[in-house]
Amino acid sequence: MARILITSALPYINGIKHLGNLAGSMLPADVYARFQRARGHETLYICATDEHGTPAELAAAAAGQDVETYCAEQHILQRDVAAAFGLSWDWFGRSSSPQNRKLTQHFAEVLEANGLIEERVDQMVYSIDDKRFLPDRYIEGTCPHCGFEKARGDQCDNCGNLLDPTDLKNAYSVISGSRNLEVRDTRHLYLLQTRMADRIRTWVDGHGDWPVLAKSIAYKFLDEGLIDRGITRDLAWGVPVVKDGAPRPGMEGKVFYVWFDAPIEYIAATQEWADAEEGRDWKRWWRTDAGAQDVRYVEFMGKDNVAFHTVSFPATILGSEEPWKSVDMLKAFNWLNWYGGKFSTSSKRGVFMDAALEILPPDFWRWYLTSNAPESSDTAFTWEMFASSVNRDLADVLGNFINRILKFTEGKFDGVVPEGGEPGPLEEKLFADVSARLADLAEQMDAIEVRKSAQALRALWVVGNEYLQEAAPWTAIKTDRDRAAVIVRTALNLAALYARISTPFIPFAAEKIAQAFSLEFPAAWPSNDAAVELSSLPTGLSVRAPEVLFKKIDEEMIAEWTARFGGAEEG
Ligand code: B3M
Ligand code: ZN
Repeated sequence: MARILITSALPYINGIKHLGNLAGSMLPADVYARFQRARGHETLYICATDEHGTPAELAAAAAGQDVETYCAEQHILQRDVAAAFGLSWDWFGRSSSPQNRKLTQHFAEVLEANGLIEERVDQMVYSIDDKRFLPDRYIEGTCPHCGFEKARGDQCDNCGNLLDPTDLKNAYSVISGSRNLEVRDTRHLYLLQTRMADRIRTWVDGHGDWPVLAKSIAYKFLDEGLIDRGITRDLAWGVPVVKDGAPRPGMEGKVFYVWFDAPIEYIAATQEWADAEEGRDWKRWWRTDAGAQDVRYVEFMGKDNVAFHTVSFPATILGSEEPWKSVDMLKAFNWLNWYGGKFSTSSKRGVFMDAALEILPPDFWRWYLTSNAPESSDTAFTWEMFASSVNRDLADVLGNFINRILKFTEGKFDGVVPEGGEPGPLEEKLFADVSARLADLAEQMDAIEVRKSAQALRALWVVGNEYLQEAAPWTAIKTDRDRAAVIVRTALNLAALYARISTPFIPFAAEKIAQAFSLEFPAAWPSNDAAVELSSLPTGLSVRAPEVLFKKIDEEMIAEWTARFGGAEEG
């Protein structure tokens, strides 16, 4: 059996993430991890907060906190809200960990030893009053194109033009407001990606099975030509640049660029996991000289992160010439949009993970975001689509089936799985149908086709309703108790099967269904043999209807949420 290593793109530390972030990396990774665990594969799902860089410094300053305190608090908030969503990562690390500091410095050292890093001198804006270099976002001024007075050093938010800080008129420091700025020389490390281009292309060529979205982005960057990339910054917060264990001469007070250390944290977070408990071994997941050649490594991320994972991080890994595991399957997602526009953390546009849970249980969101995953194209969130999707699929199809059969069992069979009778033609047809659909579901799950998996799951729920409708135990019970017993027993087995196969998508509801049958949770994934799987509940077992599994969303709720979060009117 393969061992499966899963990572989802590391959520940036500057605040609770919105539903778009959840839909495009963490949630599908969780669904996949839960599926693979249920299939009996040894699975390690790793994530972490991405804590370095200018936005973290800015967010901390805006919150009136020092950056370390800010990151520590935000990490806990993100960890807790993720747990409330049922994200089952085995470790949620921090890119500011000592493990990551050490490993990042290690990679820089071996890359330099291999001739892939060199020092270069750049010109950057220096603030005399702040006594520091200012990264692009720390400089504002008047846009040379449109005259907007608060254009940022990298871009004007008014006219959208990309800018260089030296383009700005009347530039000032965002930190102090000082206009006492000058351009100075500053020394930085460059990763010589131009020297790695052929190697990276060959490596990408070797992954013909990646989804189109991932491959097309990788080739776009390779075809445009890789550039040597500055991997250090004039910032205080980050992994310090060192040489032989001491601050690197001429680069004192500088740190590595956040995108250099962030992917390394996938490995470092696994070290954090291993350091947290005796007997855990990170090397068998990451070192191909220590067992990781047997690992299948799957990465999940939004499309804006693909270039970093198909070009930059591989340059680090391959350039090290050390036996590191690299990604086998890269699953990338498009955007989940908020009505016509984007979700936005900085302008607080859309629904964020904490607010989502204030209004509805996690499974509602999990189901909507997976069954409508932005897989082949961008998808737009609307309250109407959301409500119709969860009302129809969860309340009308799954919830209705579970409730109906369990209530009927309580009413007519004293709440026990009844004995008597033999399966007939209707059941034979059901077994054949369910077997085929279970095979389809497992195939789609294995292929990480998130939407198709959700459709296959829903199709299995529909089959149960159709069976119940056609077999009509409420009619049979009047004339033929044994026939009614066969139907009820079969339908109860279907319900128990649903608990098992629905767990990756809607673990909280699945657990309630499992409890109705006193089943272990989470349970192993079923075989594709429905005749066996649908005769597994012992007769005489007591069952009880759970409280309402999914409360329907009505017009009034939609109106209230639209007022609270905005929606159509902003479209
Ligand atoms: N933190 C995602 C972002 O903030 C970024 C992912 C890092 S994965 C190593 O857009
Ligand atoms: Zn402008």
